[in-house]
Amino acid sequence: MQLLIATTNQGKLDEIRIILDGLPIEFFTLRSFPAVGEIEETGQTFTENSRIKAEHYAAKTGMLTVAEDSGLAIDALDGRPGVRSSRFNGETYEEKFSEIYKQLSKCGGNGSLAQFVCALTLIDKEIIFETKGTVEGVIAAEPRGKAGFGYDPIFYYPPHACTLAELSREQKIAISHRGQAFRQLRSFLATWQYETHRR
Ligand code: ITT
Repeated sequence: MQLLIATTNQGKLDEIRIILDGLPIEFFTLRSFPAVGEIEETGQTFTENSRIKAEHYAAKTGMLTVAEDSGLAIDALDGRPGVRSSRFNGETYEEKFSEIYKQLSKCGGNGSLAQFVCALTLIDKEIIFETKGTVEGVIAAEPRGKAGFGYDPIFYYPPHACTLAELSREQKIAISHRGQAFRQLRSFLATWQYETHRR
């Protein structure tokens, strides 16, 4: 079995590879398909965007394809940056963080609860599996840590008393939104492959 992991985000890809490691599957990335461009993420929800990406890359490559849409939803900001996490205010994460702290101060929301969400879609000719993972934390008083990517430095995870950027990759995926969603995919693929080959 061959599977395309359709993401342009290296941080996601590094984590997904570890979670799916050991399955008897040959993994492909978008590097094998340099002519296939990105698609605009016009959905209002993580699931809608995940479907848009999976459908696009599966149609363009003809491969069994998994795509995911993820992001940070902050309670005091009514769920922002949400599906706009990668496009939110500014080029750098320093700029994104300072805008978040500015907006939180303005609305009295410092230390707000927040969730990281990851919706994934697996498509062959049609959607064959979808799921979602969520991890809850609070927005840290200030960015901390150098590991991970994206918003990890401002996401404080109370059970470990540190931000996700202060965890190793393995510790992060053991509790993260992406870890939850892709472990479910892993179980699905193992069973599905077995059933498919038995027929
Ligand atoms: P693809 O669409 O190609 O997968 P992308 O980076 O554009 O790559 P999204 O549209 O799903 O992906 O945006 C997700 C953004 O949410 C990501 O760029 C980060 O800013 C943030 N994000 C998602 N998961 C995260 C995580 O585990 N840690 C930190 N930030 C995360």
